[in-house]
Order: sequence, then structure tokens, then C-alpha cells
Amino acid sequence: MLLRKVQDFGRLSSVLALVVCVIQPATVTVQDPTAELKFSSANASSISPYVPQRLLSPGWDQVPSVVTCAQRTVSTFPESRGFLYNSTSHLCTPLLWLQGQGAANATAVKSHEGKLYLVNDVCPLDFQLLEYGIRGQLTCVQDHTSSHTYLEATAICNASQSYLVAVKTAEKLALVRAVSGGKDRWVGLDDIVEEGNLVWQIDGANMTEEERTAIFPSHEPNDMRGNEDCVQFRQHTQMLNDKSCAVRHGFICEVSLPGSA
Ligand SMILES: *[C@@H]1O[C@H](CO)[C@@H](O)[C@H](O)[C@H]1NC(C)=O
Ligand SMILES: *[C@@H]1O[C@H](CO)[C@@H](O)[C@H](O)[C@H]1NC(C)=O
Ligand SMILES: *[C@@H]1O[C@H](CO)[C@@H](O)[C@H](O)[C@H]1NC(C)=O
Ligand SMILES: *[C@@H]1O[C@H](CO)[C@@H](O)[C@H](O)[C@H]1NC(C)=O
Ligand SMILES: *[C@@H]1O[C@H](CO)[C@@H](O)[C@H](O)[C@H]1NC(C)=O
Ligand SMILES: [Ca+2]
Ligand SMILES: [Ca+2]
Repeated sequence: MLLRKVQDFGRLSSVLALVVCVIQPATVTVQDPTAELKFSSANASSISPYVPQRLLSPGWDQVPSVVTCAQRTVSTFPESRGFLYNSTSHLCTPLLWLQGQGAANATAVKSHEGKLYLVNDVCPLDFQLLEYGIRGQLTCVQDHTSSHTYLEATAICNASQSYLVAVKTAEKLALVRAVSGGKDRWVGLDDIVEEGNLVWQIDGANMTEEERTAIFPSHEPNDMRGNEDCVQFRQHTQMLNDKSCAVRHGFICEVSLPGSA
């Protein structure tokens, strides 16, 4: 029998237009031989600016266990970020997290509907679940302040099944800026294989011209002295820059979630 650990993120309490999650951490162990779902912990404080919205009316479905509720939620609403489950009434309520414009219209979730669980788009242990961009994209990142070369950094990320962060948009660039505190960081883009052909570590895709204009200043990448094949977030410009791969500084690992780029 598989043991599934479910992190219980306590109840929600709604306050005015923006809902703040009040977190009362506790760990619940769920036994379910068929569960294929991965429940994992996330930094609860990072989801606090979100407004949960029901995907259906309260008590959408009555199911025997929290795992069933999770399975039902994910199979019916792949975009769902979590759910409420009331273990007394067995009522299951799938949720979507909203922020920004959509948040104003969201229905506040009342704590009496059940306990809040995160499911689906959640991060591995030691990664932060962060939101960015006007559409409220989510991703899992891990900021490393220790100094390493690009390849060392890549290996460290790989050891936790992650890649150096993909920064394909201005919105993601802003996330990297915030996470790093504006400091030099390796990101997952390089032209090691073929000079001049920058490739994203996370999916092997070539960088597009549209991406380049969003993330590099106009004079970069410049392959200075023919020796710049790895890409960093650069403190000096607060944008990306190609740099010698042998330089040592911090880096950011990412386990990307659907829709994050
Ligand atoms: C969550 O993340 C924030 C920002 O990185 C940090 O200050 C806080 O200590 C973290 N909380 C927990 C419970 O890990
Ligand atoms: C919120 O509701 C208003 C009024 O019903 C509507 O005009 C607006 O488009 C909605 N916004 C979103 C993001 O759903
Ligand atoms: C769950 O349902 C029961 C019975 O309807 C109700 O009394 C209780 O307040 C609900 N909420 C929680 C969090 O259990
Ligand atoms: C980590 O490296 C191994 C061996 O090179 C590779 O098979 C695997 O796909 C990598 N995984 C990630 C997430 O980088
Ligand atoms: C990336 O660009 C190179 C050089 O232009 C090209 O040979 C390669 O097919 C491209 N790869 C993909 C996945 O598009
Ligand atoms: Ca180069
Ligand atoms: Ca450069």
C-alpha cells in the first residue's frame, strides 16, 4: 500500500477583496493504494496573495477520501491548483487560484467549507511556489547564492531534477530579478553546442527573436572575445547577458509548471 503524505495548509480565511491564507500547518498521512497523485508541500506564504475561486458550486462532489477528492479535482479540472475537502461531510470543492484582475471577481472561499489542500501544480520540497506575470503564472524555483560555474550550477539543479531557470519573457525576467534580489545569477540558456545558437536548457528549444528582445538589452548577446556561451541575469543591467561559462556566481533552479516560461 502506498503511503501518501498530504500537506494540510489549514483553513482559508477571506479578508476583503484580497484573500489572505491563514496557515496552520499540519501533516496528514493518507493511505490509498491507487493514488497516482503527488501531493507535496509548498511555501504556503507564497500563495497568500491568491484569491481562491471555486470551479463549481460548494460541495461539488461527495467523495470518500481526500485522495479521491484530489483525483476527481485533477481529472475534471486540469487547471485546478487545489481543493477544499471536508472530512465530516465528505464534500469536495475544486479551486483555482487567481490574482490580479480576475481576483476582483473571485468568490471568496469560506473556511467552514473544509480544509485547504494543494494539488497538481505544486513544487518539490525546497522549491518555492511563486506567481508572476499578469495572468498569475506559477512556477517552482530555488535561488542559490553560492558561487558556481554554469556547468556546476546545471549539475546542482539536475541533482534535484530541475534545470537552470528558463527566462523566455519579460515577466519571467521580473521574477528572476525579484528572486535573486537583482544579483548575478545563471539562467538556463547557452550556445555551448553551436556558437550563436542559444538553446533553452529546459526544453532544448532555440531562443526566438521575440524572446531575445524581451530579455536582453539591445547590445547583447555579444559573445565578447568569442568566449561568452552561457547566459546570466546580470546585476549591472537587470537583464540577461552572455558570459564566460567559467565565471562563478549564484544561480536559480526551476521545476517549471504548465504555462510557465
Ligand atoms: C516562505 O518563503 C518566504 C520568502 O522566501 C520566507 O521568508 C519564509 O520564511 C518561508 N516560509 C516557510 C514556512 O518556509
Ligand atoms: C469582472 O466582472 C466585471 C463585471 O461583471 C466584468 O466586466 C469583467 O470583465 C470581469 N473581469 C474578469 C477578469 O473576469
Ligand atoms: C464540514 O461539514 C460539517 C457538516 O456539514 C460542518 O459541521 C463543518 O463545519 C464543515 N467544515 C469543516 C471544516 O469540517
Ligand atoms: C539530469 O541528468 C541526467 C543524466 O545526464 C539526465 O538523464 C536527466 O534527464 C537530467 N534531468 C534533469 C531534470 O535535468
Ligand atoms: C535551432 O537552430 C539551429 C540553427 O539555426 C537549427 O539547425 C536547429 O534545427 C534548430 N532547432 C530547433 C529545435 O528548431
Ligand atoms: Ca557564444
Ligand atoms: Ca555579453
